Amino acid sequence: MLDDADSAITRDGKALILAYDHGLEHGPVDFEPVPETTDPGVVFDLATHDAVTALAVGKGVAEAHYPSYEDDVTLLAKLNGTSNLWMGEPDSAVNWSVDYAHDLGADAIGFTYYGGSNNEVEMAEEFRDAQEAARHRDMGVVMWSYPRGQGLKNDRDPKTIAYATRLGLELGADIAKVKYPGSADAMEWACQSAGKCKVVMSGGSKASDRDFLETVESAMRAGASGLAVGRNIFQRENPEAMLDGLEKVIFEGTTAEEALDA
Ligand code: FBP
Repeated sequence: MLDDADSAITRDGKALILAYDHGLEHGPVDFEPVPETTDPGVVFDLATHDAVTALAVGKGVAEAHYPSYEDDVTLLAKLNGTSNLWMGEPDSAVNWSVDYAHDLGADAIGFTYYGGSNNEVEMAEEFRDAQEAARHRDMGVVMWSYPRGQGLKNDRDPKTIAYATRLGLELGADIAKVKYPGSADAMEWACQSAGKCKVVMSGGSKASDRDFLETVESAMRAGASGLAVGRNIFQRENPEAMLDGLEKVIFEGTTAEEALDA
C-alpha cells in the first residue's frame, strides 16, 4: 500500500487528482464549454496548482506534454481507456505498459475496472499484471472502479459503490475512485468497505460551485481521502477558484460554505 508519508500522489494522505482522459473516453465534446481546454497544455498548467496532487492522462498526451512539466506536475499514467464510439459490453484497452509509463516519469498508474461487465475476468487479469508491475517500480495504483455492464441497473446504488471500493482493496489498489453514491451514509459505507484502500470521489458532470463543494465536503466527512475530477475543473471559466476552494475543503477540512466565502 502507499505510505502516506512519502506518497508522490497524496498530500497528508489526501489526493486531488486532476483527470484529463476525456478526449479518449468522451471525445472533444467535453472541451466545448471552454474550447481552450482542447489544448492539453492548458490543463497541464492547471495541474501546477498547489492543490493538485497528480494529473491523470493517457499515453499520447503524456508523451507530447509531460516532458515540459516534469518538474511541476506529478504524472498519473491512465493506462487503459476506450472511446465512446465503442458500443460493446464495457471494456477498456490497455494502451501503454507500466514500464513505458515509468520511463516517461509517471509516479502512479490509473486503471479503469468495470466490475460486473462480461469482460470483468479479462480486466482483472490485466489489472493484476499492471498492479504487480507498478508495485515493482514503487508506483501508486489508482483504480477507476466503475461497476457497469448488462446486468447492472444502477451504477450509483450504495451496495454497488460499496462493492466497487471493496474491489479496489481486494485487487490491490491504493486508491479506489468511485462515483458519489448519493448520500453521506452510503459514502461512509463505501469508505469503510475499502479498509486501507483510500477512496476518492469521482467528479462527474459539471455542477454549480455550491453543489459541487458541498458534495465534496460530504464525501470527506464520510471518510473519503479526496477527489479525482475532470469536468468540474476544466469546464469552468475560473478553474483556479474552484481549485482554491477544493484545497480548503480537502486539505484544510473547511466547510463548503467557508470555502465559498474565502
Ligand atoms: P469527471 O470528473 O469529468 O467525471 O472525470 C472522471 C472520469 O473518471 C474521467 O477520468 C473519465 O474520462 C470519465 O470520468 C469517465 O466517465 P464515464 O465512464 O462515466 O463516462
